[in-house]
Amino acid sequence: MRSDGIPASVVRRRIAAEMDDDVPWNRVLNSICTEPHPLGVEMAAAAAHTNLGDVRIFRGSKRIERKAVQLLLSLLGNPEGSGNLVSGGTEANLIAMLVARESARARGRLTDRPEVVVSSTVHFSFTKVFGLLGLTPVVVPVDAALRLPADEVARHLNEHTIAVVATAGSSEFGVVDAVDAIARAVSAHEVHLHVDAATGGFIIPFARELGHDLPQFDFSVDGVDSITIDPHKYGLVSVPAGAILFRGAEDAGKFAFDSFFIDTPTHHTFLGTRPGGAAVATYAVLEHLGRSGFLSITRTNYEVTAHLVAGLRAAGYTLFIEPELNIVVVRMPNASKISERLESWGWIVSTSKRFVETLRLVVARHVTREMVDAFIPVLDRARKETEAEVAVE
Ligand code: 0PR
Repeated sequence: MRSDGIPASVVRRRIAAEMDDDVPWNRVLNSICTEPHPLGVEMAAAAAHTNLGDVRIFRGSKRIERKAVQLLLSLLGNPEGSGNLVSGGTEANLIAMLVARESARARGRLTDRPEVVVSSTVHFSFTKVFGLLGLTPVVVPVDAALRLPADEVARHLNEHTIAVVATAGSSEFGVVDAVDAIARAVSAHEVHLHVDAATGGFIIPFARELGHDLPQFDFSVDGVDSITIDPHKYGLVSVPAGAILFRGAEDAGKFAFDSFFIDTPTHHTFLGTRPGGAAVATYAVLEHLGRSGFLSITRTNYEVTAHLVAGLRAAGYTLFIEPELNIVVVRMPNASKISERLESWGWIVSTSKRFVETLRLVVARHVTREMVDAFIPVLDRARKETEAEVAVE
């Protein structure tokens, strides 16, 4: 740190100069997070001084958090449930697994080697969580439709199993697991069923209402115990805004730590000091847009996805799978090299090599038809130049 400070105008200029180098949204095709809604940004800034780790001071902000959680519980069909806003999908999944472990302990079923059944495409945040909590993943390969097969889940349940994780919108392929079939497979066992809807939670309810054929994934499915849903992804809220929701009114309380010396009530999230800005932004955006706002945004989002798919097909590309959500996965030899070339030209895409080489394009809320029309010729050029380069090598 300098001995003397520097003027605010200089600091602003320096920061602006660095941030100018961040890729503009109209060149971003790999990110599930998006340009946040301006009302959320405004409210997050207004609450930048708040800390939900101390609810004696920020009691009004805390009430807003409860309201935001209530809106999310209602969206997912369980107004009687419980939950908390957290920093994102990773923390939500961590808390879900902690609660699953505590539930197993309370039932006298926690063994010395607790296991969690997951699909081979489960989000990598679970790898972090399992490492931290000492849980053993039991990885079930996805079926031909890239879903976690319910019959295989049933085969892998045993006395060590404390939880099963289904995914409602895999971030890699945008596939929604058959949550009801998985719930039926798990129902005879005292096992926690968690649904990771970090990516799909703000798409599927509206897409279903618009007539898209997607499985039900929320608390309306009997046996779903908890759900991760992230306002900072398709919910249009600024980072960091995640949520962990539970079926039971008492469940969120199973992860509880006393913050005794500051005389604040028990903490139910992993973070202690945590941003009230995220909570007020979530509340503001959900209230402001309402169901009709999200329906209209989702309709546009699917139209843009269809436009991208049509454009890619017209240019001769083949999809790896038919998109269920707003993630388009294209078969693409030399995908990594093409992605690098695109990045050098300012376009950010991602790739997957799990099954075959593919380019993964995320139609987040900021992606427009104009952006798609600008992208496809650039992709073509990147592919042709890469093919020519590979042929010479
Ligand atoms: N579960 C699912 C299904 C997810 O898609 C993600 C993140 C998580 C959990 C973890 O959530 P947090 O990252 O909020 O802790 N999915 C995105 C992904 O892996 C994260 C992301 C977002 C990556 C924006 C890049 C980016 O630019 O694709």
